[in-house]
Amino acid sequence: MRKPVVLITGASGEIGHGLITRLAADGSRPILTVDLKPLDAEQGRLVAREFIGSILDRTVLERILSEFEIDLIFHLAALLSTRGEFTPVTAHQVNVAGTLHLLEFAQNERQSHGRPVTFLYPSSIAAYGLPDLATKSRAGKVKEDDFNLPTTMYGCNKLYAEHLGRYYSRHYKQLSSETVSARVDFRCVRFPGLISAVTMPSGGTSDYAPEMIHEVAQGHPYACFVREDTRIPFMAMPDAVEALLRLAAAPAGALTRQVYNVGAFNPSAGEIRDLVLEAFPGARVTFEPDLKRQGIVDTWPADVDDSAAARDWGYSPRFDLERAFADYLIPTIRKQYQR
Ligand code: AKB
Repeated sequence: MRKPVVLITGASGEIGHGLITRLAADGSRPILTVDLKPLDAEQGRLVAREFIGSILDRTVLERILSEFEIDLIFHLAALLSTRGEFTPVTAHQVNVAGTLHLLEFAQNERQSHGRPVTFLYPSSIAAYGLPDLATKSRAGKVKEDDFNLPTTMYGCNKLYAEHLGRYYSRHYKQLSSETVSARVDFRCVRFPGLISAVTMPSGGTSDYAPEMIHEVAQGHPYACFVREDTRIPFMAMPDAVEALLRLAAAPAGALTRQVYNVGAFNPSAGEIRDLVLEAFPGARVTFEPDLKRQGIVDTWPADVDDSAAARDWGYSPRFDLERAFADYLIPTIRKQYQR
C-alpha cells in the first residue's frame, strides 16, 4: 500500500498558503498541489510534488491518479465573484466543470484504493442572494437553507457545486447495475469574506476589507468601493484554515449536514475603517462606492448562523474582530511591510 497523500487544488491562492503551512507542520501526509501558478519558493519546499497546470486538463488528474493514493482533497481552485462577472463562461468552466473533474477524480481514487476519500470544498456566502436591503437587515443570522438565490455567476457555481458534492457522496450512479458502495465523503464550509495578514486577495467582492488594511499599512490612501454602512461576515485566515482541518477530521457520524456556515465577526466597512485608523493614525480612507459591486455585496447576508458547525464539529473561531486586528492582522502586516 502506498502512503496516503493530500491533494490541494488552487494551492497558490490565499487559503492554500495557510493550509500548506499547517498541513506541512502536521506532517501526517505528503502534500501534492495543483495550480496554474507556481507556489512561492518557501511554500514549494513544503510540498512533495507540485503540478503546474489546470484542473480542466484531465491529463494532470490522470497522472496523479496513476501515481498516488489520495485520501484527502481540498479543492480550493475557483474564480471569485468580481472576476466571474467579467468572464462568466470561464468562471463556470473553472468553478463547475473543474469541480466536476475533481469529484470524478475523487470517486476514481475511492474505487481504486478502496479507502475513504474526504473531499473538502470551500463554498461562500455568495451562495446566498437576499432580495433587498430591508430583507437583509431583517434576516440577521442567515441559516444554510435560506435565501439560496445567488445573483453572481460565482455564487450560482458555488451553490451548484455544493449540490454536485451531495450527489457524488449520496447518489452517484444510483441506477447502475453494479451497486456503488463506495462514494466520496463530501464536506463543505460556506466561508464569509476572508482576511489574511500575509496575502492579498484578488477578484473577489469582499476584497475591500483586506485591501483597506494592506493598502493603508503600505502608506497608500484607500478608496473603499462599498458604502460605509455595508455589513457582511468576515473571518481571519487562520480560523478559515482551522475550520477546513477540523471539518476534515470530524467523525462522519457527527455530521448532520454536508454544508456548514462558518462566521466570526461582521463589522461594517466603516467599523473596519475605524480599526484601521486606530492602528495607522493619519491614514486616508474614503468611501467611493462602485454601485455595481455594491449591488453584489448587498445581496450577501449581514451575518450567518453557524450553530450547526459549532454543534456538529466544534467550530469556534479563535479571532473575534478586536483579536483579529490586535493579535493577528496588524502585528503581522506591520512586520511584513517593514521588511
Ligand atoms: C468573493 O468576494 O468573491 C469571495 C467570497 C465572499 O467568496 N471572497
